Amino acid sequence: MTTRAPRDDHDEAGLRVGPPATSAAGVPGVVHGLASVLEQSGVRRGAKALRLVNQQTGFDCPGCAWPEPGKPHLAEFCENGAKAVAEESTVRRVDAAFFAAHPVAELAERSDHWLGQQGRLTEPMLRDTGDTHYRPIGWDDAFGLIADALTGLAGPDDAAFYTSGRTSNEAAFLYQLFARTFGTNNLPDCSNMCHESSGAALSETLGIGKGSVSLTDITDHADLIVIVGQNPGTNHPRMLTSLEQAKRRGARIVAINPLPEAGLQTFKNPQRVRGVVGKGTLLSDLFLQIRLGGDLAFFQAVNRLLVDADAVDHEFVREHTTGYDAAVAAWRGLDWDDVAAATGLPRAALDAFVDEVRRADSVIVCWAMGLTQHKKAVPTIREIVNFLLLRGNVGRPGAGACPVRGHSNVQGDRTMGIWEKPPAAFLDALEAEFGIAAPRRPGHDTVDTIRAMRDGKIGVFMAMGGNFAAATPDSDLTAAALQSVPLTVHVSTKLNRSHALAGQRSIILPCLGRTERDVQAGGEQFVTVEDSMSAVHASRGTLRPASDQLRSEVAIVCGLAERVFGAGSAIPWSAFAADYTTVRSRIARVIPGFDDYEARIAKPGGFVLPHPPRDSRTFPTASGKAQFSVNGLEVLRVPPGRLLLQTVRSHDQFNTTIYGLDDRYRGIRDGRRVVFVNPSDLAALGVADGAMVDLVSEWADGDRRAPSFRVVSYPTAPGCAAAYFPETNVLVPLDHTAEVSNTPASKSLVIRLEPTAAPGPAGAAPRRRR
Ligand SMILES: Nc1nc2c(c(=O)[nH]1)N[C@H]1C(S)=C(S)[C@@H](COP(=O)(O)OP(=O)(O)OC[C@H]3O[C@@H](n4cnc5c(=O)[nH]c(N)nc54)[C@H](O)[C@@H]3O)O[C@H]1N2
Ligand SMILES: Nc1nc2c(c(=O)[nH]1)N[C@H]1C(S)=C(S)[C@@H](COP(=O)(O)OP(=O)(O)OC[C@H]3O[C@@H](n4cnc5c(=O)[nH]c(N)nc54)[C@H](O)[C@@H]3O)O[C@H]1N2
Ligand SMILES: [Mo]
Repeated sequence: MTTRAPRDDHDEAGLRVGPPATSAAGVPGVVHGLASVLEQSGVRRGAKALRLVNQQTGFDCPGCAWPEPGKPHLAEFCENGAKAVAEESTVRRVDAAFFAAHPVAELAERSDHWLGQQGRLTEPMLRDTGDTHYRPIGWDDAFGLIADALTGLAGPDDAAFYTSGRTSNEAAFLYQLFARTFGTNNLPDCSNMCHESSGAALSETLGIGKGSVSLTDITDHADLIVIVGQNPGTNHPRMLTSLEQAKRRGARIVAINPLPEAGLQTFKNPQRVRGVVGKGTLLSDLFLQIRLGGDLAFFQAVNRLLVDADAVDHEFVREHTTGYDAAVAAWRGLDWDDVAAATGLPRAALDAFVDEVRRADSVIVCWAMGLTQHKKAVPTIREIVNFLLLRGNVGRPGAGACPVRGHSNVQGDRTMGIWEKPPAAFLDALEAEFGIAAPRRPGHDTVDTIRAMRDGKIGVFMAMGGNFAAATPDSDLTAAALQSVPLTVHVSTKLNRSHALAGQRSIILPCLGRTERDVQAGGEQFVTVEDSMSAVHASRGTLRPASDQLRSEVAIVCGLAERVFGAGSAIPWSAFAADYTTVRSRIARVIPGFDDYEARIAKPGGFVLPHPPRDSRTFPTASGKAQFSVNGLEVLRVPPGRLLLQTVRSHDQFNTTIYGLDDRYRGIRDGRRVVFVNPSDLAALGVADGAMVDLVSEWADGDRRAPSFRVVSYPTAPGCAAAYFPETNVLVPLDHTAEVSNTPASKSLVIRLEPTAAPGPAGAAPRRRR
């Protein structure tokens, strides 16, 4: 169906492949991180930024959402946090002269890496209908143009307001208030592509869609930590420090993953002398190389074996849960051939895992995208809850569910009401506080927003951060959909693909980043964020802003709101922008758990939001009990000659931000168009290691093609291939989503490998070097 040629500056001639690493971090980790900070931000600015990251007086690392320890090391950052800081504190600039020199059509041909490397956006820009270039526009004119477009829509649901997970609590709260005052719940966010499946499964079964453990449960209490579908060595490197602490006091760790990820094997702690010179800590006691999508069958089998062995906490089950008998009946009907086919694991592996579980008084299960981005993601996570409930592993020290979030404030954004399906109680509170009539119709999530754009139903699309065009599935379809929208507005720190594949008219509003000082009429401001373990704390930028024309996200929402709702608005938008304490006092009145917000946020480390299952074993579900569930098993059967493909992150990217072209732990240098395939599959398919292939995904409506990938023979689970996103998003059909959560199922694509056609005269044209 659709194809997209490699872009001309995506020169992969230098691609080198070596053996994968067996340990993570250590000296190379920090050296790599520092090199990128110092190169991009200059020595003094870079050093200052790094000194303040995740310190109690500094800013929250713009990288991942792993919590800070109570007393951070002087250097509580990691290699990839350093890259995130460098990316933001760069001294390079994308200004009016840049846009005058580069037509949008040219930018659309550039790689994500090249776009990101150009630097920080400096002033508002407009590309009007039919224009070839962006040109500067003043803030007032930009707000006026957007306000006119919004008020000219046939109805409020013709607008959609996307959020990426870096947005602060204050900005997120005001942004959703703006959307709901305008009259729509169309608040899609990156969470829809991320942990939506976790939220859905946990709310149903435990009554709250957030993880139930704190950092000390991991470091100080858990006997067994199970890490499923997560690659912490790359995506949550500070988690390795916590795991190392757990190991040192005798905790056991099991990793369940189709890939033998370096960070799950040995960890060399760069912040500890022994890590610098010694051999590092062996992290995993057991590694189960599962097939893609095999986790539902795995946990059903484990649950069945625990019940057979009567290794069940009957008192907990009786007192706190419901649905046990039905679940047991379902497990008794499990077909062991299905389990073997789905997991690819021998029975001995299951038994070894069950032994670990039975020896452990307290168990934590951590997971990320390896579970959430599958068709059966929600049933899989419900089954993990079953597993925890069986042995009472919820609501006591060292036990619980730990969905490890991605973006540094993605969890906080949801708490603030960035949600297309807001609970009625939240809307009631918003109405009572602000005297608005909040819309009650559910809004569009990310996938439905793309469908609505495609169907011509979105007149204005606004994005608070993120890179909608590159992060979403079905790249060609989505690009066409986005480009058909009459007006798109991107609030961004850096240039990205969404600015090149924007609407008929496109506005870019440049904003302050986390690292930068935020001075408003009421003086210097700070913002607040919530980490993966429900801890809320302050984040205060300290660097000089990249340009004096930047505005904060809060100021941008308030400035636009004033233009849309007029000076007579009952909501004091300009007071909110002048002094963020006035925003926090409203949050405290609307959202449970934020009482006394200002005082508690002033304490070092902030405060932890209530979580009834964790705090008191109370379960705010419909039944008032924790819910066992029955989850039908469906084995992913792949037609002969096909592979299952997962789309993953390299070590040198943050989602669509490509820091560099290496994936050190997997042995890849200077290139991203690679596909990892098990050697036995290569033999069976008759494809040579190093061959050039097109990846062709198969779906009901036809094929999708991503051309020119180099095959890398790799010890991934048989039948299961891997390649990087966003290059492979073109392969993900828009309708291939998880049940219930509607999250794109980008970790299980049925593909075939086709030899890449030899370049004809056109393809042989010399390609520009990076
Ligand atoms: N440096 C850096 N940090 C990041 C990010 C980044 O891009 N770069 N992104 C941030 C964001 S938004 C997020 S959501 C997180 C993502 O963090 P991760 O979820 O760790 O990211 P992925 O690269 O998608 O890795 C998925 C992992 O799950 C495994 N997996 C895939 N399918 C299955 C399966 O069916 N079963 C099992 N058991 N395992 C499977 C893969 O082999 C891989 O190890 O990281 C956050 N932190
Ligand atoms: N195939 C495939 N697709 C995926 C995934 C996958 O595993 N496989 N993962 C999914 C996941 S987990 C996620 S979370 C999404 C991510 O989707 P998004 O959150 O939309 O994408 P990002 O790449 O994180 O967004 C990067 C952009 O954010 C902007 N930015 C950075 N910092 C700030 C800031 O402080 N303020 C503002 N306003 N803008 C800022 C910059 O302009 C930068 O270019 O991608 C999803 N897409
Ligand atoms: Mo994410």
